[in-house]
Amino acid sequence: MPIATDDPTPGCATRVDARPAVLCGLLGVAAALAVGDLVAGVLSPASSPVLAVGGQFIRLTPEWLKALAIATFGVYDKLALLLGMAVVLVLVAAAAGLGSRRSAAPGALVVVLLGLVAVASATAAPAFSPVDLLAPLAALVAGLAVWLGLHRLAMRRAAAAATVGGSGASSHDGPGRDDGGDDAPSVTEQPTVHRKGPVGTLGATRRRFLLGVVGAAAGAAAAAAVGRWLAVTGGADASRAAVGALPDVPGPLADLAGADFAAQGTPTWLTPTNAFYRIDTALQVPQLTTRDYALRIHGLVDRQLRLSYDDLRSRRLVEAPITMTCVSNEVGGALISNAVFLGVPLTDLLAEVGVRPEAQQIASTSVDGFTTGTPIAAVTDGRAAMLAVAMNGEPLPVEHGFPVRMVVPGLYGFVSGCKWLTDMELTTFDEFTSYWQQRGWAAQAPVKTQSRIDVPRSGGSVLAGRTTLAGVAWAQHTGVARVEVRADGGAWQDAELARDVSIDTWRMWRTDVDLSPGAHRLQVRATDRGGDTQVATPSLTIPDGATGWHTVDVTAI
Ligand SMILES: Nc1nc2c(c(=O)[nH]1)N[C@H]1C(S)=C(S)[C@@H](COP(=O)(O)O)O[C@H]1N2
Ligand SMILES: [Mo]
Repeated sequence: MPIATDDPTPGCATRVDARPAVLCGLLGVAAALAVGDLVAGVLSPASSPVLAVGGQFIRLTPEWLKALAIATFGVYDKLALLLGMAVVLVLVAAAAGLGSRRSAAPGALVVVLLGLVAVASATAAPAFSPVDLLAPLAALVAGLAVWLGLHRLAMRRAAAAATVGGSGASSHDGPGRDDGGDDAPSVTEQPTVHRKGPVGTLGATRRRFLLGVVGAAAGAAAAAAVGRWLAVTGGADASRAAVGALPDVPGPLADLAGADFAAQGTPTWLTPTNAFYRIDTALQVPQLTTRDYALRIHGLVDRQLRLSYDDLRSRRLVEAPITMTCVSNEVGGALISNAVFLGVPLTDLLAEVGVRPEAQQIASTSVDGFTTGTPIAAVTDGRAAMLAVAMNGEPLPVEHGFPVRMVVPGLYGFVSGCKWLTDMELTTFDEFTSYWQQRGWAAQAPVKTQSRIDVPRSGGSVLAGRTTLAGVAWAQHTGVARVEVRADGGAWQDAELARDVSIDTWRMWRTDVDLSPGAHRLQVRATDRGGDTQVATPSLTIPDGATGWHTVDVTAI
């Protein structure tokens, strides 16, 4: 039997070609992920290996990387993470295949290690329950089975090819040689067609390998599709659609005329729900139904309370416009939106359970394990803190926390806006450290007074002469008293403010400035009703929100 010149090991001549080896690796990993998704889809969507590992990655991400990801990808940070994981997995799978051309062992080890990473990630998830182990374990077993099965077929094919190797059907890689798409007829057309036996065997082993590849690919695709479908039809959309008419509560919003300068380029005063910014750690939106929903309020209280969705809905509901802001919003950033929320006043519920005097904060937990810590003092000073069930006249969108979330005007979302809220524990600051606090962010985080220039855009050009500046300012729960702009470090000039609808919302402004031809630097600053002007010194978003004046460079032509 001819031994390949680049293969000095007699007796180990069987070597899977590079392409089938890579295919085995890719399909082994694909089958693992698909079966993991399928089992997760049936049992517990969050236990999908990809989501579990991605979730663990997010939890372990250092602050600088998280900031970089948000700065680079914005609200597409999760998509970027999933794409990054896909690239890494493809590379690992291909390398596992290439490293296993003589023996299935290295690839098997890689599959087992990946499986163990998924098991460990699932275990580390904050909302872990033992059933969450089944998806990664099923993935491990399926991945291993497909890998070993395909690798065996590939070895047989390689062995058969080696047998007819002298006839030109060698198993070596080389330019122009097609390892993947070949089939029996092309082999029989070769000059060595008289060597029926081995060539026939080669054809059969190739067919079997091909069948295995197609079968594994089809099976993985089907399992993945069913798993995805199960995960996204977890019932939340249907449950949301089934929420009946929302009560018509008297609100302050009969007339919003004059509340914005949208015609001049500011956002509309109310943010359309589909444009409302979204920030959370959930790689896959948690699927809760109103039927399964339960909220526990406990801890430092006189009476524990367990509420169903209907229990909540049957309580007194209030409506309030609230501008929500993310602490990760850079000066001039877009992580701020305004909506009308409908919900149960938090103070009603706190009165119902009877808060003990030693309680300092509300530890809220989402169904996915995410937590916030909300200072009690901030929610009992009369502001419209609530457990919201609706936003802009519709049940909360699933990605904004359906069926119930907390909203507190004047506090950044990470200390107040717990979505998919299922547990509230009255506790002390010492006893409880929230998700982001564990990662270096503050325990107390009132929204800082800020302002933003929306028109003109930085880097843009404007016509020289009189030009319009417009934007928004916010000082939640204090109210914006004044907005000033200046050009090129000159004198501050007052901007015109839009109608004041509520101190808990942002306020639009506009003004005209005279700009001579050339480069100009425009700045804005807001002053709240307490007389405090927003801090000039730039600071990072961590630990409790960015400061500094939004500055926009434009060219007047
Ligand atoms: N369950 C859950 N709730 C969460 C978060 C999260 O990651 N998970 N992020 C918080 C943060 S940081 C912000 S700014 C707000 C954003 O709410 P939105 O996505 O509805 O705009 O949700 C808060 N509530
Ligand atoms: Mo946030």
